[in-house]
Amino acid sequence: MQQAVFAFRLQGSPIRCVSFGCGHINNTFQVETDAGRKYVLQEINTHVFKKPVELMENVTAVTSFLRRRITDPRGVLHFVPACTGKYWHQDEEGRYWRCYEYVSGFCLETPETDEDFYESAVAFGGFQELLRDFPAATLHETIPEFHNTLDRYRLLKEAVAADRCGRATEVAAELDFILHREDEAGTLQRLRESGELPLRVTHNDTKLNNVLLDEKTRKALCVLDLDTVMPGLSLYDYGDSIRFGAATAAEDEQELDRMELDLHRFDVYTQGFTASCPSLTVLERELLPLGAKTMTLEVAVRFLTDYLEGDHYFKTAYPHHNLVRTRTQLKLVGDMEHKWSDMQALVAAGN
Ligand code: GN1
Ligand code: MG
Repeated sequence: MQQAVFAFRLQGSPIRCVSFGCGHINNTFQVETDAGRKYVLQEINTHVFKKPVELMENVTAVTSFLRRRITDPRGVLHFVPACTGKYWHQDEEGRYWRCYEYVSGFCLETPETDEDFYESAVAFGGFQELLRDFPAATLHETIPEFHNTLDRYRLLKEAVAADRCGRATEVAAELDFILHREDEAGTLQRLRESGELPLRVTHNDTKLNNVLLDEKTRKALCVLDLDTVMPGLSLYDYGDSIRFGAATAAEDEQELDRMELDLHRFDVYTQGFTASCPSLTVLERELLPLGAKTMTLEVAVRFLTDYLEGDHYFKTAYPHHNLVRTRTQLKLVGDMEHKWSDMQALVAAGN
């Protein structure tokens, strides 16, 4: 990491470098220089992102597009070139690094107020709206089939069949719950393939903690974590935000009784997202509840697959972490089913 810091064109010399953030994928550090400048240095996880150079091409294309449309310089990430002039650096061990200017602000794991959550909806809805005219075909698919829920099911079934860690019998109940819902879980993918849902440029990882908020005003400043920006469905972005931010507990809460859908927060986010993304079609609006449910189920499928394969993908803090995450997400899916008619009524009221 020390060597990587020196590979970028920073203002001043680095004097401090500390671990930073809480993403599940990349390793992140904050760097301070003797010129009083702060930067974020990240090691790109190449197990997850197999083509880091293409990934950086996406990220720099999207940020320069946004920079032409956003006036506040804090509204979009500024990547710092390496001494080679490229926006990435490969170290002697073959690891890939990138660096961007640190923007002061804060990220939340749970919304503290309705306004915080509304702000994140405006940030993600607006992000999608701003990228409406971005030439989607020029983007690389940084993770192929990322939100293809049916393909996620296929990978889960493969993991069950291989059962590399001998964990499949332990998760029979979770598997049963998931497989029971396979047909419905494939709806968005089928509507994407048939063209009934429009393909857009989407963020694809819209957890609340991927929005930077201003310390004083608590307004959304900027959308972070652009590694998965790719062509996708608006419902992925909407749905993943509901899954994470309209839940009454953390994504890995161990006490399942604490995990529910907060209908009021669901309503708050829906209002912010639809207001800031007016180009949503009638069908997209109608399917918002299904977007929330599908994304919750899909991430449960992914956590469970990783658990069965031996926890190689998501960072874990303890041995059963991915199983806990799976159960918590499935509890949320079940609660959405209980509240289904309320979710639909709230969405219809706003349309
Ligand atoms: C990962 O990197 P992070 O923590 O923002 C994952 C998302 C999952 C999320 C679950 C590239 O996001 O897809 O929804 O964990 N990102 C990738 O917390 O797989
Ligand atoms: Mg993140």
